[in-house]
Amino acid sequence: MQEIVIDNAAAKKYKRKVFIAFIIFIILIVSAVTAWRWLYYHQKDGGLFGGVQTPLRKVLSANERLFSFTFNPDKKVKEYPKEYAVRQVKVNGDAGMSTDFFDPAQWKLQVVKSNGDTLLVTLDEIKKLPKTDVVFNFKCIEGWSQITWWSGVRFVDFAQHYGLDKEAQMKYVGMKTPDEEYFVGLDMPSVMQAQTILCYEMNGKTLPMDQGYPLRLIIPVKYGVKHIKRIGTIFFDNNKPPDYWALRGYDYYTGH
Ligand SMILES: Nc1nc2c(c(=O)[nH]1)N[C@H]1C(S)=C(S)[C@@H](COP(=O)(O)O)O[C@H]1N2
Ligand SMILES: [Mo]
Repeated sequence: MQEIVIDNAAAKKYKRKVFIAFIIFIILIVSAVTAWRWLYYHQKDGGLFGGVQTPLRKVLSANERLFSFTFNPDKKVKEYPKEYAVRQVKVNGDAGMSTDFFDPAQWKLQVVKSNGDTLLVTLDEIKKLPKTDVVFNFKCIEGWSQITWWSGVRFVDFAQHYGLDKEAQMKYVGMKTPDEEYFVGLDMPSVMQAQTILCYEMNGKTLPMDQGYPLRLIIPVKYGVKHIKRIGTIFFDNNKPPDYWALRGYDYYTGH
């Protein structure tokens, strides 16, 4: 008969290891829950950037500093031949698109100058400025993208035509819909980039109502959220203008 030898010392050692592993496991669980609670119940940043806990906003802001630091205003977003542009352009987002505060016949773009004056610009006046086409891959943060064709006046050309030199030296541009329901804040280098246009045509035709008639922003260096449809007012500031999606916890910069 074979004798079973139990090595008592080894068994003890093994038990000890299991016990230590278990303790480490408990410590990790408790730390994870504590860290999560700390973050979850952390005060959300107020003011301009609501919607997200301050530690998370700090991460977003650090990203923003890095991205804006590495932003090259001379670098162009890839463009495509017009034939590549889709015919059926997705319609996404309708904040600020109601017609309650908007009469197409009365619409004029309001541009608030740094001296407090407001320029009123009609669509016909905008159409007289040099026209630029942009065919690029429009990306939404929801995960879809489409190659689309837009036309309008470059923001730089518009600013030059209306003598907005002082304004162009400010850090940010704010834009809002006529009813002020949708609004974006943009850094000046991105707005002055050569592919950013005040857009009044899509696929060579007048902008459809649900896509921002009479005038929207096309800013290829940014994600879709910043391409505000139906611009009512444009203003300039050295502080970050309010931004619809940043207020709901998203990244303010949203460049790509
Ligand atoms: N006024 C207004 N502009 C807006 C939005 C909105 O809700 N209201 N949504 C944005 C988002 S998230 C995207 S992806 C694009 C979509 O543009 P499209 O409807 O022409 O595809 O518009 C942007 N501009
Ligand atoms: Mo979007």
